[in-house]
Amino acid sequence: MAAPFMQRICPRLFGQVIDYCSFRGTMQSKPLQAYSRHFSSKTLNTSWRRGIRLFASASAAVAVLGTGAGLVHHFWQTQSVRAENPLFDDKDRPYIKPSREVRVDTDNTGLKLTLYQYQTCPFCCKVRAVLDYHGFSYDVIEVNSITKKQLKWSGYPKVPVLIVEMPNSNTEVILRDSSVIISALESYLSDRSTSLDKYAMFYPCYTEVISGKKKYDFPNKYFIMYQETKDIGTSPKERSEERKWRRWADDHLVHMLSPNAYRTTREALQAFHYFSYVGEWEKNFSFFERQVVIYAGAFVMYIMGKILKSKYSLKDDVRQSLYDACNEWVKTVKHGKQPFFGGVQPNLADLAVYGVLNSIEGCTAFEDTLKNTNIGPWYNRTKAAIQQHQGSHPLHTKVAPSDMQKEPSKK
Ligand SMILES: N[C@@H](CCC(=O)N[C@@H](CS)C(=O)NCC(=O)O)C(=O)O
Repeated sequence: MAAPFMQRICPRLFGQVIDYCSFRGTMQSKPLQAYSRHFSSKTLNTSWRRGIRLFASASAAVAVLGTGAGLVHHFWQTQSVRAENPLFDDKDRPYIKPSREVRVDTDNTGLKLTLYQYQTCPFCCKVRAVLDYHGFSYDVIEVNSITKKQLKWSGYPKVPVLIVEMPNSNTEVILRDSSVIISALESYLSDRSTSLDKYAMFYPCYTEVISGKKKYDFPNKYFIMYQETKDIGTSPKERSEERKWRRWADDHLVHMLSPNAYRTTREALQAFHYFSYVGEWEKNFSFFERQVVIYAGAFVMYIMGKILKSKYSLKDDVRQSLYDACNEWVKTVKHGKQPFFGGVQPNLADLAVYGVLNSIEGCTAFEDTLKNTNIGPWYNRTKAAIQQHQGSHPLHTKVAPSDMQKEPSKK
């Protein structure tokens, strides 16, 4: 059964493998016969000789088959990279009543945005920071983190996912991955004469099955697609620095969160009670489910925190690693001698770092960080800029530095 199938995939290679397996041709080759003949003349009787020959043949067949199987596996792995289409028909997405509707009067994009999220996921917090900063109106669908039933239709297992419905169109755009969402929106805002579905095409999603697990890759995710004719207003170095720190937020800062938020069982439990409160879990879970998620979740994440601490080589005192990361960021912002890394206004790196830290705002780890580092003033400035939708304001109405010091209201 397998032979014709394999021959179709790689005829030359598997032709040889099958020849070996069926003991035709090379299996009866001379060196093997010579080897067995040498033994036979001195010590072995005929049946021993046959046995050894059979054993040697079987071992060779197993070795060849093993190599063949490895090659087939490798072949499928490298051939299974697929690009997924970001456009789909709106009929494919079931209607779910949003758990929250954010409305900003000044949003004139005409886009209908729906964010599938967990309220305290750092990647979702990053996306909300950008949406709010630019003053987009959007609906929020809180995904049940256990069943993920709200996301089943998408085939993508993670949050955030942003759906963009464009005016007068039955086609919807699905944007997966926080950095893709942010870059696609930013590209669109830089030049609205190109529609968002066109920008979405610049962020292909490649999937690949590795060790039975589907992996997702978005090679362009940190790049903003500027139209060549537009004056971008930033230098290539500034744009490269912005990408570097966005990546740092995703690949470094984010790994400080779990070991710190769930440092002790007590802190883990406190964190999960906070998540339940801000995530309004009472709307998504029954009382019993909520208790299970809080207690089981806290316990599992306490263990995960320890595993991640070792995986990402955090210091024994994990707080110190979090403080080091925050101090590194503050030093970088101060180096520019401006209120934000982006200058007088936050850029995407400011919003990314803010979003990641915002996800643990109600946790003891966050309180400790404010007390033991100088990140507070920058954090509060960024929060105020986001809450006031400063990204949507024309330049002359941008907030003066004195206004930036105001204490922002609760999350
Ligand atoms: N690179 C992705 C990471 C997203 C991610 O890992 N999200 C987590 C929640 S924080 C998730 O959905 N994990 C899968 C799960 O909960 O089963 C992004 O930036 O959006």
